[in-house]
Amino acid sequence: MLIGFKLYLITDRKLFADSGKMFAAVEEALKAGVKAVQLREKDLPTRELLDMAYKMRELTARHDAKLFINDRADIAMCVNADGVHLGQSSMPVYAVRKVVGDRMMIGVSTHKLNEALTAKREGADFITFGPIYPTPSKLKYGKPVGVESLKIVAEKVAIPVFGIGGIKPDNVEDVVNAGAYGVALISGILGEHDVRRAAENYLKILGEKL
Ligand code: TZP
Repeated sequence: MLIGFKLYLITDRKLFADSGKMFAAVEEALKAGVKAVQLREKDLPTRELLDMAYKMRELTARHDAKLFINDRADIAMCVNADGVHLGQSSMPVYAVRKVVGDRMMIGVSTHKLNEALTAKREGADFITFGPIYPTPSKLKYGKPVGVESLKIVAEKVAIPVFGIGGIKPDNVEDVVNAGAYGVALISGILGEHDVRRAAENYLKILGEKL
């Protein structure tokens, strides 16, 4: 399957004073040319998450960008998202595939080679692998795995791999040189004062923008 994006923007509303400000920042990134957004608000009650997912669907569709919903295939289907992004304690890929068929892309967060191989075997379209570098909330995401293990995963897993965790403009090239198809990030874009400019810069480095 053609993935169609090399920059995968992930949300975290806690970086903002309120969710309205997060939507405004995501819109700036979309204006810069970002083509894929993952709504990742794990601790929201279902109704609030659904409401946010509908809004994010409207916003991403307006900018011709794909929307992925973290963990929740039901919400992804409800809002007509392009895909669902699964964690290691989410429903496994094969089970979600039974529900969504080929209508949706499935991405999986992985931190080890065996998780990456399992995701591929079960039918994932792509994976994120990391954290490659230390991230702002290091404890939450575990110890950085480094570019060397990214290289091994990219070699052995025959689906696109997005490097994640501590991605900044000055390390994108190393991540891509290690075999990553693209990069996934939160704070490198949403934590920046000028979100639009930050997003444009990553797109330029990845060759997604002239
Ligand atoms: N999974 C591994 S690291 C990470 C996730 C969701 C966080 C990435 O955040 P940042 O700010 O891009 O380092």
